[in-house]
Amino acid sequence: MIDTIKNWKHIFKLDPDKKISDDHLEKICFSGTDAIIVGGSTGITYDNTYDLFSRIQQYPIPSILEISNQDAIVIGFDLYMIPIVLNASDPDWIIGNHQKAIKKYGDIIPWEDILTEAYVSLNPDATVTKVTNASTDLDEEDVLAYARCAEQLLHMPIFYAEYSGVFGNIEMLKKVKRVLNKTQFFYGGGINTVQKAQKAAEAADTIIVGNVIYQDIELAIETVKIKEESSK
Ligand code: 1GP
Repeated sequence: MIDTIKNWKHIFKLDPDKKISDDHLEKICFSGTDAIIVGGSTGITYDNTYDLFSRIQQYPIPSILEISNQDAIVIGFDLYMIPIVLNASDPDWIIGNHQKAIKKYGDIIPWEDILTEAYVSLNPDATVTKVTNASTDLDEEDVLAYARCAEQLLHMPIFYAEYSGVFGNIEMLKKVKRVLNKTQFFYGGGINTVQKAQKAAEAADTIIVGNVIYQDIELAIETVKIKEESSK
């Protein structure tokens, strides 16, 4: 499964709780991005997730559901990503919710379509930080240690540095990249120009672009240009 995502450089993340017009959705799906993640931190329901899924399904683009609510799991996505929030203070977001979901659905889960993400939430003001009660008082060595935990202890396929809403510390992210060999490095947060996309893409294997889709669709589409740079 990891082979599927290993060449992905750019992903758009769409939030089922936010409105997107058909025209903008078409632009996103034909932008040249590698995939679309459907996910968010609050207001995620089965109905809004299904609605977005069925609209994305019209386009030839891989779709992934990032699961944050076991009541909003829609069947039919190409892949399912399950965040394990390493710096969460609430154990439900490390393994508690996961155990409860598996207790309920364990016999019918298509395990081959599932990838886990080792998440570290780094923006103290982000909703995901508040929801998971994540500890963001971390220095560079703390973050590098989480990355090593993800790869060396937990053998997780993805390490996701999540700055949702603000642009991250790129020099630190470059150091994170150096300690990851097998685990794919995702970065998301505050990418709202092609320049920021380029900087983030110099550090991470895969960049995730979210909010700017809802603020300025043209700037969002421009961030896909980093794929041309990386293929040179
Ligand atoms: C959010 O990492 C993504 O989960 C993208 O962040 O919304 O700040 O682009 P932004």
